[in-house]
Amino acid sequence: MLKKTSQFKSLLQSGNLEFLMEAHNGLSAKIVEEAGFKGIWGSGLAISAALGVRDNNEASWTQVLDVVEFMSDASSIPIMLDADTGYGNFNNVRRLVKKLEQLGVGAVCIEDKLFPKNNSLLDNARQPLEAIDVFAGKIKAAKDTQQDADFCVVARIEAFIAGWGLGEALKRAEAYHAAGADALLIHSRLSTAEEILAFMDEWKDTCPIVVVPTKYYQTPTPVFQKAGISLVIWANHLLRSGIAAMQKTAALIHEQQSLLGVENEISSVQEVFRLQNNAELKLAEEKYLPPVSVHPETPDGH
Ligand code: SPV
Ligand code: MG
Repeated sequence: MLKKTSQFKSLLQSGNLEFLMEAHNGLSAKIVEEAGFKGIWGSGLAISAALGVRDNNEASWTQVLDVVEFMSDASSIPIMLDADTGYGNFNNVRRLVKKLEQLGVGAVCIEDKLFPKNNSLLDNARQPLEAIDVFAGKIKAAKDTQQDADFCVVARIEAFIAGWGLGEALKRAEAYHAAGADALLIHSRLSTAEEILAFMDEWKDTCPIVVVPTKYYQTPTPVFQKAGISLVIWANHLLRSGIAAMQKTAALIHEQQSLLGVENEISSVQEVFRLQNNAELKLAEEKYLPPVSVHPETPDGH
């Protein structure tokens, strides 16, 4: 099996439209892989929400990496971590890249906002942008730090989110591309793909482009393919489906004071065990533990 970094790089450069699906813990990472996706988006929004905090760098970067380690261990497809602004300056980015490579993460995405960031989809949030040369320095530092040649660094442009328009987005795209970014993520919070398509018209195929159509979800997927986009991220849909399912189940059990109404609507305990790969432990026990005695175990274990 290819290294996760190489898997991600070939996904980015496949020439087809490819997809990443959000995950926010080990379990959801496994579910993404089983569904057939070739890569995982380690969403900052989803990870922070699952931890019960806001998407404002309230979870520290090492707390995020603790989650990512479980995600990476639970799956064999690459993760692209949404690392917000890189959690500091170029030096924090260097340390981040070093740790991500140790965890077997395939790629990192950093955005050109200021720490602590606001989520890009928040209404009326302040979205100050990092100076172009400072952010380009972070990209260069990330590329200079990586040990594995296939580790990918994706530069995320927030010019549209911050209301600066196409000219600024293109200026930033050129600078980040020149700094060595393997791909650019161009984000928009409009309900149509208008800003993204205008950007693609100018950028053409200078380097791979990644998009996140959470707000312009009504755009038919072939439109992205036709525009020359490389990677689409479905950014938060397991988190949101999980929330809806958990709210429904909690409300029903609370109301009925019984499990009868939900038992057939939810995953079985057997399915939980399957996802945890209990079958493997059973086999390992047969291999490594002495045969089970017919007598109950004595306190000293014999
Ligand atoms: C995330 O999933 O955390 C993202 C995408 O960064 S967005 O929420 O649209 O900013
Ligand atoms: Mg994010």
